[in-house]
Amino acid sequence: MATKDYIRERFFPHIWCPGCGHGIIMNALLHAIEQIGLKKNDIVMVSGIGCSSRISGYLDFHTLHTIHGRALAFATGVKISRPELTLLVPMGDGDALSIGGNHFIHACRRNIDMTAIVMNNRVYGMTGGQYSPLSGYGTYATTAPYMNIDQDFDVVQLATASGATFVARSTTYHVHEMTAILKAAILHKGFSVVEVMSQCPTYFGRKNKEGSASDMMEKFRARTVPLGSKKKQEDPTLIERGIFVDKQMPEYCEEYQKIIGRAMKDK
Ligand SMILES: Cc1ncc(C[n+]2csc(CCOP(=O)(O)OP(=O)(O)O)c2C)c(N)n1
Ligand code: SF4
Ligand SMILES: [Mg+2]
Repeated sequence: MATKDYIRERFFPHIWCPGCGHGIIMNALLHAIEQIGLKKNDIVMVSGIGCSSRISGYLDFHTLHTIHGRALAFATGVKISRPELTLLVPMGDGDALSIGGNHFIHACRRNIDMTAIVMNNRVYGMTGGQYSPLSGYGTYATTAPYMNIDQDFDVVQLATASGATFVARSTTYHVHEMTAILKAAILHKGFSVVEVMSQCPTYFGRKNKEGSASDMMEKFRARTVPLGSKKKQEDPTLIERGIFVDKQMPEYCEEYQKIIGRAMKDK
């Protein structure tokens, strides 16, 4: 199957602004799915609300466009009833870690087999540029015109500490790396978290004087390094990319089946 076969052309043109990073993530994801050879009917994509979450409208899988911050809860329900399906859960940074933060940490802890993609543009894009838990100290937003003083979460550290069994980070500049990471995340048995640093030139870029979309992507190139690079020791402010966690733990649906088996025996 070619990547274009996974697209719902009837919903195009898409709503994303010119230069938005979310389309790059969608493209990389489709290449990962094509390389694995998944059929449309094998996949359920569940999203919340946000510019990022619109992705579920554009792709011709089984799709659920649900409630802001609740994508992982809906996805858990789908997976537990149809464990043979591949669950993909794209989320915005606000969606995943602000209103959805509680669902996020508990999904990590449970190790249910699905792939959570945090499309991190460090802002609430859809609602007009409010700061998010990933904006970070010193940034500007429509709700922080004199500077944001909230510290940000590190998605990789949060997911790792919460028990996710696959944790990775990439950026919209590093498309081939992102595709390979998404492929590994989908193939991983357990809860996978992939943070993709994405650009919102319309709000984060404008408010923080980051220039054009390509300037923002150039910053992803210059300010990130592969995991384990010596450059990180010289400049600790650089952000590491790559696969941070890849381990096997009991998977939730399989464990749940065992419990059903035990209960049936008792009867
Ligand atoms: C329960 C609920 N609260 C708030 C909103 C309003 N809302 C819609 S999208 C959004 C934030 C979007 O930001 P993010 O999740 O980072 O996605 P982005 O648009 O940046 O891709 C908010 C607050 C909503 N739709 N539902
Ligand atoms: S507002 Fe930002 S996140 Fe939303 S489509 Fe435009 S560039 Fe993308
Ligand atoms: Mg966002």
